[in-house]
Amino acid sequence: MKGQIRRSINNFYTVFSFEDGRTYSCRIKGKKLQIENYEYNPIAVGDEVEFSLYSDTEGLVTERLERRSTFTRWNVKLEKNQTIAANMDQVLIVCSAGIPPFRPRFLDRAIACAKGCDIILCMNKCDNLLTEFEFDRWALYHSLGYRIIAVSALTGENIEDLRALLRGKLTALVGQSGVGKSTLVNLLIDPEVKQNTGDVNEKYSRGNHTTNHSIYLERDDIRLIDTPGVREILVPYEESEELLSAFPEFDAFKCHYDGCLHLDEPGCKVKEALEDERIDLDRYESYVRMQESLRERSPKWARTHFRKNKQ
Ligand SMILES: Nc1nc2c(ncn2[C@@H]2O[C@H](COP(=O)(O)OP(=O)(O)OP(=O)(O)O)[C@@H](O)[C@H]2O)c(=O)[nH]1
Ligand SMILES: [Mg+2]
Ligand SMILES: [Zn+2]
Repeated sequence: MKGQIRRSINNFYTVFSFEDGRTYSCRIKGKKLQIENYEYNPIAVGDEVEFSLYSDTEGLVTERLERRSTFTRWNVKLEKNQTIAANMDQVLIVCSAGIPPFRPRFLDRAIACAKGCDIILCMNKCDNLLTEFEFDRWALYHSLGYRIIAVSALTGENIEDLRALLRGKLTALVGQSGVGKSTLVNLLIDPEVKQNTGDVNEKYSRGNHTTNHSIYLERDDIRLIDTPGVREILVPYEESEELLSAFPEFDAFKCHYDGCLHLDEPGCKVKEALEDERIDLDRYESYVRMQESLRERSPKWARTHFRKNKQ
């Protein structure tokens, strides 16, 4: 049967069957779903899979179907790419005014972690006044062509506008722990079983990882994937060129070399544009840091990858 992963906890998956509309509890069938060496998890919420039943309620996932989109980060501890959600039409990257503090570079990296889907940047907790710093960066994202929205899950401000952006689409909510993803999910779709929401740790001004696994929830024509917040987000291991898609402001410049990465190449027009501030310096530095982090990736991974290519 064909179905979609609706929830994953440890190695148990809730699979919705496209064929009979029921959900089944599944595990992965051993060898057959062997994954690429550098992937941490073979299937994520949103993945479409082939599965077979061995009882009325239980089955085995035998194959992952091709993904249309992914949100993937680099898991430092495991030194592997970890896909957090798949096959969504868009990601809602949530950040917050107030606590936890707004971190634009976190947002830049989150943008780079999304592949094959639209991106919406959402500033929650707008019942707190935006600082000038938050406001300016927000204006910058807007000028770069990103879709942005500022809401408050607490007061309901702009929630109807947000709803309008979500209708008819599958949207994954991602972002730092404590920014209010689950609060938004509860408000937007009023699920029968409310997602837990948690306080922000006062000492560290950050969330406490209230949501511990991804889950798919829907009501009417709004379909969401709530994901666990992370303290840190790092771009997945991939080709350095792929990072360029997260920096549309570089596109306008024709550098001397085709495929210029705008790092140390001679005749780089992007670097020239930095000098007279046609490109925002902090965004550029954010880009350089991401490129460096790709370069510094563990040799352990490189070894595994090398073996894989040789086979
Ligand atoms: N002031 C204010 N607080 C909010 C708003 N939305 C959520 N919060 C609070 O922020 C805290 C964290 O909310 P959660 O929804 O648990 O955050 P989360 O992003 O799901 O966190 P993780 O599950 O850890 O990733 C809770 O105490 C919420 O009540 C808002 O719009 N304004
Ligand atoms: Mg949550
Ligand atoms: Zn260049």
